[in-house]
Parts: sequence; structure tokens; C-alpha cells
Amino acid sequence: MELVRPELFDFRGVAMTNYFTDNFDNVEKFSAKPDDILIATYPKAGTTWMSHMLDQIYFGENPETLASEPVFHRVPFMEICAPGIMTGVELIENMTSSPRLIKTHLPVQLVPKSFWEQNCRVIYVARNPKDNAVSYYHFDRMNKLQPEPGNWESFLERFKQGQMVFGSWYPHVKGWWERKQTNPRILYLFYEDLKEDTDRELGRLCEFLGVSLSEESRQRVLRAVGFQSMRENNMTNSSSVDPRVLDQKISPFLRKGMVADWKNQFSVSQSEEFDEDYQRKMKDTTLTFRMEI
Ligand code: PPS
Repeated sequence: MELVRPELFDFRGVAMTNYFTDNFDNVEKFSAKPDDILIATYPKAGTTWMSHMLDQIYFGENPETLASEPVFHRVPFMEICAPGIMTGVELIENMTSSPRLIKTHLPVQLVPKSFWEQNCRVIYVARNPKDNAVSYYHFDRMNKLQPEPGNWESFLERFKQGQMVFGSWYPHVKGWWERKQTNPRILYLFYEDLKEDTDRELGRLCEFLGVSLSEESRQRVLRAVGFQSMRENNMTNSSSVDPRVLDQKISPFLRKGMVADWKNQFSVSQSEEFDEDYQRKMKDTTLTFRMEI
């Protein structure tokens, strides 16, 4: 398998690579079911965490299934179309479980219309942009299906300019935030809140889903979604992915799982310049983030 890091190009106003656009005709035509649950995020905002949490809520009583299938099969990535693997759409269409849990990184305007027509529930997870950028940088270093990251300084510039796969962080988080104001079927969660009090956020999630967990199940879910558990669990740590694709020796897929790790990566001047740019770009929204907790 010859892996070539892809180039970014403009796809309907959003920076993308062919691995997420080659199957877009089928993504657009995708037929959602009313009980499908969409997990939407900007890359590296806590998608795997939320995917595993939802999988645990719905299917966690059945440990056999959980032990045998990695989370990226249990919660397929809708728009992916990469060499040697089934497309996300094919994986979803082969699913027999109900509800189907589906992952996407698409900005709100590119989500297939059947999700809206079917009034599906959507969980959006957002993460503060400094930690999000750091996590994305280390991911692009280890993932050969992502564009060449370059050094941190140049990566951060590209992040600010929105030259990242799935486009700019800013319109992504703002677009979903605005849509949520008029669509009660969207639950908008923050990585920082999940980290601060996972139990509280699990409660909000269950309320939104109309699911009631026994005390025992709640404890089971909390144990399963802890960072260390997920890091040690071969079904969530991506250890089954070909190391020529995800090279975990460069950086582990579940890397640090922290809030404010950006302090170990940003220089003081990078942080100040980032904050200035952030203030400018976030002027037109009520959405706010915590850079530390
Ligand atoms: S992806 O590739 O876009 O699906 O990545 P995604 O899952 O969205 O984000 C990966 C980051 O989320 C962290 N993570 C967690 N943090 C805390 N607790 C748990 N359980 C957890 N699971 C995943 C993961 O470590 C990545 O963040 P960084 O900062 O790189 O460690």
C-alpha cells in the first residue's frame, strides 16, 4: 500500500482532502433514519470520547460486542473514503444496531439533508481552539492520510487561516452554535465541561437522549470513558489501525486528554497573537470557550 499524504483543496468553500470528498455524492444522498444519532465535531475535539460514551450508553450492557469491534466500526465516520477500507457510508448501511451512531466532521452546511428531514438528534462537541490546534498538530504528524503538518509554527498559522482538513475551526464551531439556537434536536457540548465533570455532562446527555441509566450502568459508563481506560482499550485506542497509516510511535492517538496542554506547545508570543486573532474572529457570536479549567 503506497500512502501519499494528500493536498488540501477548496471544496464548496471548505478546505478538504480527497479522502473526504471522493464519496461525497453518496454522502449527500445518504438516507438517515429518524433514530440515527449524529456525533458532529471539528477534528480532535473529543469525537472518539463522545462516540464511546454513546456506544456505552446504548450497547454497553453487551460486553461481547464491545470487546470485538473497534469504535471506528461501531460509530462509522460518514464521509471517509480511504484506500483499503470500506467507505463510511457503506459501513453505516451495513449496520444492524439501533440507534445507529454516526460520526461526522462536516461543517453544518455540508451535512446531508436527510438528517434534518428526519429530525435526527445531533451531539456537537466543541473544544477550545488552542488545545484543539495542538491535538490536531500531533495527529497530523502521526496520521499519513493527513496533509504534511510542517513545523508547529507554520501549522499554527495555517490553523488560524483555516487551511486545515474540514476548514477553519471558527465557522465550524460558530455554524453549529447558530444552528443549535433554532434546532432543539442539537445538543452542544464542550470538551472542557466533559473533562471538568464527566458525570454531570453524562447526565445532560442522557436527558437529551431520553435515556435513563441505572446507578450501576452510570458507573459502568463513567469507568469505560475515562481517559486511561480508553487508552488501554484496544477497541478505542486505534491500535488495530495499520501503523503505516497511524504511527503511534510518533504520537499516540489518545495523546494526553487534557485541558490547557496548549501551554506546553505555544510560545508566549504565539499565545498572545492567537488571543488577539481569536477576539477578532469571535466578536460576532455569543459562543465562548474556556482555555483552562
Ligand atoms: S478524531 O481523530 O478527530 O476523531 O479525534 P477526536 O477523538 O475528536 O479527538 C482526540 C482528542 O480527544 C482526546 N480524548 C480524550 N480526552 C479525555 N478523555 C477521554 N476519554 C478522551 N478520549 C479521547 C484525545 O486524547 C485527543 O486529545 P489530545 O489533546 O491530543 O490528547
